[in-house]
Amino acid sequence: MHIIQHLDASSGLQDIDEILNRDGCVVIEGLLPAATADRVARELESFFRDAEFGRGGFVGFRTKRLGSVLRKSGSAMQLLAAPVVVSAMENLLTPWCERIQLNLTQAISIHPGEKAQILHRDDELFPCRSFTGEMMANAMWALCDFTEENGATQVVPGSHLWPRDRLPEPHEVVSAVMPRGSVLIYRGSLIHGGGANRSNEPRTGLICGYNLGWLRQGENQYLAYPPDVARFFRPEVQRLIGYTVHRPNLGLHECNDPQLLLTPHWRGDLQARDFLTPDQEEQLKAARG
Ligand SMILES: O=C(O)CCC(=O)C(=O)O
Ligand SMILES: [Fe+2]
Repeated sequence: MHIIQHLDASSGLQDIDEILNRDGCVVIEGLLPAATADRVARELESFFRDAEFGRGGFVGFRTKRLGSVLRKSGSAMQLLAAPVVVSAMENLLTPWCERIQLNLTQAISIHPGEKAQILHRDDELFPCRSFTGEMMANAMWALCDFTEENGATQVVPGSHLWPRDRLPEPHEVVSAVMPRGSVLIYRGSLIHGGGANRSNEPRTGLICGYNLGWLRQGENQYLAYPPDVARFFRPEVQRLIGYTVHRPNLGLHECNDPQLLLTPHWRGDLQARDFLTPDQEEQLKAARG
């Protein structure tokens, strides 16, 4: 196979879902206008300028990374909440959870001279190898044109179906070359890594990662966006970053729905509530008579 399937912005969800099942990754070209990618890149520019290079073999020594991206770029909200991407993530992950959540936002600028990142699977974050479902998936948005030369993300199509100990041969690794405004969606179980930058310019992308709503988030979203910040986000973004309950009873605040914290006049005088699955509600009703 050894190719990445490229779709255009008018493609339907069914095509995206099928390719993600078969290949574990897909590129949607020009899902947002290049001007939107440019705007996000511009909003992040001063933060990147001030940021230090990473200091680790995985994060890279010639790579800059930024978290809490929604605080740094208002326009990044459009990428994070892009309806097609969120729906594809929901289709991929809701067989194993009631709702998905944000795992992280991370803007990544790979500078000239950076070596290729070690190939890896992102779901190794979660030490539960006996779980057979998909735990997470990423959307890598190109904020500049991604090329072979400047370090486009490398992926190994189909590797999400491999035994965990199989390593890719060089000819099985392909680069997600795509124009800015495009997005590469890849499953957490897919082998991939940042490419080497052999050009003269940084390669800048934004990862919006999503995971099962009952997992720990890779980036601590409540520190990134405390209530006084999250209050100004759209309700669906508040829920995505974690201000909601995953039934049964996960993520409560004061024994109630944490989204209430974000309402302007919340007085903190709530009574405890049940947040149960429909099955559990039925069982409870039967037991209490
Ligand atoms: O920068 C990239 O293209 C991918 C980075 C990545 O896979 C990671 O840091 O986990
Ligand atoms: Fe990764």
